Amino acid sequence: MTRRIGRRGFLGLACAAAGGVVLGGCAGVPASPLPVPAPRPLAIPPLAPSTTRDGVRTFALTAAPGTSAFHPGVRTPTWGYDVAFGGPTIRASRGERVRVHVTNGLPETTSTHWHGMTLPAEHDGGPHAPIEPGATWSPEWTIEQPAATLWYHPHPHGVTERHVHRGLAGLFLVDEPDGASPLPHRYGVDDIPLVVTDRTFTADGEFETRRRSAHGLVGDTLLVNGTVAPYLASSSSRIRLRVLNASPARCYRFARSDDRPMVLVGTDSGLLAAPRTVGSALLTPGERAELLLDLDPGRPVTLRSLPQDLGAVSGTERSIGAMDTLDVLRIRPAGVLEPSAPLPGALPHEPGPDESAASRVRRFELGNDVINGRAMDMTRIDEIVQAGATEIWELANVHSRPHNMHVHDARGQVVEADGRAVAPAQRSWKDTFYVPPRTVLRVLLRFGRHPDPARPFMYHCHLLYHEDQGMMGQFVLVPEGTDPGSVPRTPLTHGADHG
Ligand SMILES: [Cu+2]
Repeated sequence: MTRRIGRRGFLGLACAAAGGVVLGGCAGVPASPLPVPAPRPLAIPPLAPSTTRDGVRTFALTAAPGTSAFHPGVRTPTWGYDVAFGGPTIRASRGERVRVHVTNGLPETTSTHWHGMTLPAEHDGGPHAPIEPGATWSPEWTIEQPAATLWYHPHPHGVTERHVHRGLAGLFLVDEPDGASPLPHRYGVDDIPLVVTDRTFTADGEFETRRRSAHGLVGDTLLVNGTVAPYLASSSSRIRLRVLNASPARCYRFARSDDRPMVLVGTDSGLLAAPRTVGSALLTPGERAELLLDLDPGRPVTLRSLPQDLGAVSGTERSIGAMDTLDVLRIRPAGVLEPSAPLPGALPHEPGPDESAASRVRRFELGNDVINGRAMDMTRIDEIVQAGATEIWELANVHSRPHNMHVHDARGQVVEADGRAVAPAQRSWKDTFYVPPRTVLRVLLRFGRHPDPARPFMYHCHLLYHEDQGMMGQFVLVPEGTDPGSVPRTPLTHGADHG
């Protein structure tokens, strides 16, 4: 009897063998013609410098074009915040007042959104906060949420995918005020940021942008903190990986190459109640996970992305790269490792809301580039929410393709997936929710406390091409007791003042 090697299995081996770079191309994903570079040390994004005066910690970022060397001797045009590709890691604590001067050194209008942050709408950095070329935008707010791995990226109307794809993205880490943590917390040593994204390169070394799938731009080469084929040398017996899926469309299922479990300690917007052993972690675009990996002296292990069942029709899964196996990061432990503290039984954690706290239920049907049958309209307020409210949002993917949903200025927990209740112990704080095709999630969402009936927040699919195509809506927060009928359904226009 002949044994037929499935296409999935073959491609998986081919991809894994190439150290994060696909040999011969994975199914449905454009192939890079550039040779695979030798493994190189993982770059760690620099920490953004800040100055504190009058109780405000001030950062400065400049978005500008640059040139990156992902492959030896090949120059790739990129965009970045302060660096050629990506951005520095901003770090501040709960309770701190922060200001960020964002200067646009790009040849076109952009914006900068603080993904996962709870803050007044005028500082959120969505499509209503454009920064013209040469201009500086200076949002300022107080951090009012627990420790979490947040991030920042452009959000200009209709062209978010292009701006992010050119390289604009960075982490924003929120710490607890006392700085104490039972988890590894030496940045770049045992607390490792991993900004994972994917690109296909042209023969000239440019990012390929002409061949877009139905989901947007999907690449065959992983960039981890801007490094192709990265390795991490570690002298710690336990490392914490803060993983961000910064890809425009590609989804990842992270796992160890030696099949040992990992320990999940945090999701998008906060730590879990207790460490949880997991075999793998699925992250769709915009989602984060904090994972602990235990290492053995002298025994390398690789963080991989494995094939994932996104529940879509097969052609769709091929074009989004869901059948691929990719090496994300090779980890090379030293021969002698620093011992690690025992795993804490519980983590500093904010208890989740109770369903009885929900004041109402809203349903959102995710369709083909529309939400509830409508495409994004900058001049239309879709939903009016009371500031500080807890609500249930039913996210119903009525489409045959994968979508997710990111809600600005909100943090929440999935309480029911496809009719099955999620036990409180299994819930975790999130701001971006994967909604498989033909599936309904019920999400208990807690909204920010700053009303502004004139300036909207966004909710949208974080597959950036879908977002750009119109899979986005707008909500405003109004003061408690406001009659929704009295709220104008048209937001302020760009740059207009209140009043
Ligand atoms: Cu989508």
